Amino acid sequence: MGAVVKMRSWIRNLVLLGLVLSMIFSLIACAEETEVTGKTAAANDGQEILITGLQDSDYKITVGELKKLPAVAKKAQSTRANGETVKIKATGCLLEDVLQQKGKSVKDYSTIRFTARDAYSVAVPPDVLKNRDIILAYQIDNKALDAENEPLRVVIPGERAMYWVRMLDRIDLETGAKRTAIKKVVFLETAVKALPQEDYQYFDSSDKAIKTKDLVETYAGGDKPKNIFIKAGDGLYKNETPANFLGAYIKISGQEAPKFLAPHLPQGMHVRDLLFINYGETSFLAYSQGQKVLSLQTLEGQSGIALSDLIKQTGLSRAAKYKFNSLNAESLELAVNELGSGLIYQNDQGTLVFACPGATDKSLENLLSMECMNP
Ligand SMILES: Nc1nc2c(c(=O)[nH]1)N[C@H]1C(S)=C(S)[C@@H](COP(=O)(O)O)O[C@H]1N2
Ligand SMILES: [Mo]
Repeated sequence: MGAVVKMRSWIRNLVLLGLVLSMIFSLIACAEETEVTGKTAAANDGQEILITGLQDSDYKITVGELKKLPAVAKKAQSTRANGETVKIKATGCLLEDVLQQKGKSVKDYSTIRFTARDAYSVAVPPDVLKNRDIILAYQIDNKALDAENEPLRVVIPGERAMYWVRMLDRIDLETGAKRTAIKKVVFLETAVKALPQEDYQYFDSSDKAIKTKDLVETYAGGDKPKNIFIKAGDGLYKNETPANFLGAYIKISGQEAPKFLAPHLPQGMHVRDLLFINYGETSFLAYSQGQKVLSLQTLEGQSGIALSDLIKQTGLSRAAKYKFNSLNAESLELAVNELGSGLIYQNDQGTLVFACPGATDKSLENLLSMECMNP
């Protein structure tokens, strides 16, 4: 009996010891865990964001330094291009406070371009810079950023999620990114007829695409603009760098065509239903979208795009005379007062035609471009 009791208490002690040991181990494990997260946070704090255009030389700021600025927390909600909602609580500092440290303001710049580690990039236009808070968030929904977001996420409450750049890498502050006056409108549907067309695999569909480089080299002369402006039929308006733009394609058939895209550009940078692309002095206009969103008028039973709205939307300069050119190098010139009821339409073969009533034979098939004639 006695031996059994002794034996039992010996086992009990062993069990107790085991319990104590496992508690100690789990405590150590806990301590290690906190230490690990502590380390991650510190490593994150050391990550640098490059800012250009703030000082003469490039300026670098770490996440840790940003955390020392006054913190703001805001709930923000926005829709993705596909209609889904992005809803987050962003905690971080204001870009404005970062610039204020150097005596500058967000409002001093015409464009601020954010670029991410996955090559995503977006330029924030002046009206957004003037009216909105730009948060550099180091916490989302009260949690440290995950791998898809760190080291920072830009959040601009009230603006589309397109501007909410994850994995922020650099900030380029730009002044004077103004649109060049447009001297020529080139009609995309006609222009692509003379360009090499490639097969472009788009999900399950094999579509046709042209290279943006071919388009501008053929039709935009030697222009080397710093910003390329892109407008879509749904009103989206954005500005792209030459590097991003010139390495891309325009898909000219199939879904969402014309669509600006490239296999190496994140999908969020692709632009569907292109209305126009303003490249230096040339505006490339897609008739297919123009017909949906520009003012139409009717001439002798034909409905087409009214020239007045085309001029207004693309920003084509005022001129006393305009010249219309066809793909096969025919042309006709019209004084501005003759343009009034001029019309661009697509005939039964799908070919673009320019027609103007009055005088003699004022019509042109395979309309390629409309340009300003300066005295
Ligand atoms: N780094 C990076 N940030 C990005 C994108 C991206 O592809 N890469 N897509 C943008 C676009 S187009 C949208 S709509 C939102 C989507 O937000 P979500 O990624 O949190 O869903 O993120 C924006 N920020
Ligand atoms: Mo998007």
